[in-house]
Amino acid sequence: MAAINSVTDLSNEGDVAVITLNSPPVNALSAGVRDGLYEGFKAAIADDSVKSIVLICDGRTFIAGADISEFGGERKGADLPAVQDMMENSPKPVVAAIHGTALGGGLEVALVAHYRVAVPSAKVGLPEVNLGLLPGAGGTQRLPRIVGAAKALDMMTSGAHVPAKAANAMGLVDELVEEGKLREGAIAFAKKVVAENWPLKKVRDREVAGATPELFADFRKANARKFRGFLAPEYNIRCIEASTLPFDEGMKVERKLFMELMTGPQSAAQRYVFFAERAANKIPDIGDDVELLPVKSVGVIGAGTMGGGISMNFLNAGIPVKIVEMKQDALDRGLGVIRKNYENTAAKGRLTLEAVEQRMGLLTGSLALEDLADCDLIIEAVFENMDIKKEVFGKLDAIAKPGAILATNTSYLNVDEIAASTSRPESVIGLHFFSPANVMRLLEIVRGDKTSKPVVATSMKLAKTIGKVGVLVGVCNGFVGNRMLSSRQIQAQALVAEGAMPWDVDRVLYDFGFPMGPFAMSDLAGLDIGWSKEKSSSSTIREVLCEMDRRGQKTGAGYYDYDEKRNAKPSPVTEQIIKDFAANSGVNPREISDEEILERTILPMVNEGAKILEEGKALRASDVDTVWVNGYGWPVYRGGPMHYGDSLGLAKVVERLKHYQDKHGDFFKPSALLEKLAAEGKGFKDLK
Ligand code: TC6
Repeated sequence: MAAINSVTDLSNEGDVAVITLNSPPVNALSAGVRDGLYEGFKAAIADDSVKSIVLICDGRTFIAGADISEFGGERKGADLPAVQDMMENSPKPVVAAIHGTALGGGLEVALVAHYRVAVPSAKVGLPEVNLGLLPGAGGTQRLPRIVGAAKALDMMTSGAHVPAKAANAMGLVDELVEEGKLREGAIAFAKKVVAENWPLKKVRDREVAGATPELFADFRKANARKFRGFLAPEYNIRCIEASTLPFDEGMKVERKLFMELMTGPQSAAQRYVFFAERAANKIPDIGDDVELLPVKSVGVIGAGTMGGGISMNFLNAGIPVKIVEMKQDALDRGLGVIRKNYENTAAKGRLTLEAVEQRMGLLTGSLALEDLADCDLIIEAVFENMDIKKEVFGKLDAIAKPGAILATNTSYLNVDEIAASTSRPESVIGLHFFSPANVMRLLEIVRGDKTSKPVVATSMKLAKTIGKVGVLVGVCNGFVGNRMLSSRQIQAQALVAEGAMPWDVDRVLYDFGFPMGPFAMSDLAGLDIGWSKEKSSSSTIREVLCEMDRRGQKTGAGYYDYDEKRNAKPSPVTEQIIKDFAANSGVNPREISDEEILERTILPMVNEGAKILEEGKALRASDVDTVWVNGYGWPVYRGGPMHYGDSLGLAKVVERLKHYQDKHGDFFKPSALLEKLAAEGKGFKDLK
């Protein structure tokens, strides 16, 4: 075996040259990998004893894509198109041997091979769309030539990782080889290609099937809502439209649109989010040496919406769950809802009936807290009230086995105070799931003063096991997410008190990219959360709405009026209530511009995020952004509130906050950290 460079080897197995990449963690197409490929193929093509060439990777995966960390940096190493030209024009058949994932630029390299083989566990895909990009190395032109326009649209706008078997059925993979025997299988395949004189198939020479104008029009229409605000899906679609042109013409379209995306703010934000989510896993004082606790069984207290959703996460991951409720009917209802959720998923074809039964088989219900004695992890999801939580934890302390993790799902209460009601605060942690808990990706992991390192490390690992993005946060009112949400809510209400209508505030935030505005959200959740008739004092618009039985979508009216299909309409009733409130409090309602609505709802969040960082309640600004993107519908193409602050420039943020501080008081006072960064001409990105 000859080393081509530090990440590439070339060896001859008889007359088959095998180029092996070994560039951990994911064999991304870094400058070194591109150089290795270039030199490796050049040498193999020049070697007269070689009749065919296999490209294979060591480690956990085939090439997982371009090296995203190189984007925007100085260009070094061989050009990818030059590597691809050499492979595609090789006079000797080239076979790509795929395991793990062939993604993005990785699949685009495989697509210039003349043949592709894969093990059954492999996956292939073009996930660039999720980074705000399109496959800029010929993928947009080659993929449709193999799988047809319709499937290319699905794959490229979803970024889905397609399993090898399905890829084989689509013609993307020519042959499946036995698991664990990729190298031998690929070499045998290459020999067969030579022995049987198979043609040097170039994908670029093929025709695209099914690229009709109706296909594109229908696809755009069907996905308009999903793609709203994003540039990349539309640009991917345009490239597939261009794949009906001669290959080189299509490539020009791809290049132009790729460069536009690559240099634009959306992709910068989406790439930032990719690394932010991974950075969140790294906890400075917790290394690999911290012992992980076993979590083989989970207990959940409370079978309501939250408890049920939380349980489903573990069932989905194959971990048995025991749910405890106080009353039989509540327990039956809770278990019934879980079954129904699974059956609904099965009815949509996304789960087999067998899998439904298998998951339900892992679930048991109980009316006795004592039944949780053998659980490794117990999550409390009862009513949000400190006294109740303390009582539950006091009891758990007496019941749970030593070493069990005791978690609270509180969304804002003091985890240290809850922990103090036990004799083992080191075992107590907050696991704040977001509703619906089986769907939302965010998990705020709340580290108490005394929470032990193994408990923190195990919780972070567990988040990954159940498919969540775990973010470590400190104890403070509302933690990171709800604390910042609260500053937005305060301003949303203040704007309405000054003359904006709820639908104006909602529209501005919807247009910014949130799935819905705060008032539509309240109507969905129910205006009567935390409200009771007896204690109602008619002192807020919300209370008056509840008193009129306008409690949100469920009663057909709240801030908005709803028709029977739950379509929202601005409500003259709400408008009148707001006007009456203004008149009674002596406020002269004024026209409020969209710009003011946006600044007054968003900039206080940036400011609150800065305070959170100042107080050390989040480890890094990108953690705050990860919370908002994954838990609160912050548009991913705007990167999160802190990234957004940076993109505006913190000097501007401070200037606008001061402007509102002059008019509306110290709520808008910029935090010391914000002032400092702005004065130094820095951003949150510069914090270390
Ligand atoms: C593209 O190809 C564009 C082409 C245009 C033409 C030029 N680059 O996710 P994990 C790192 S766009 C650099 O935890 P998993 C990651 O940061 C690209 N680094 O592992 C992490 O580092 P850390 C298209 C990368 O097993 C480590 O690898 N490709 C890249 O859960 C492990 O990652 C994609 O979008 C990269 N491309 O999942 C694929 N990928 O340990 C993106 C990963 O220092 N990648 N890293 O924190 C993935 O989807 C997943 O990483 C995975 C592995 C499925 C490959």
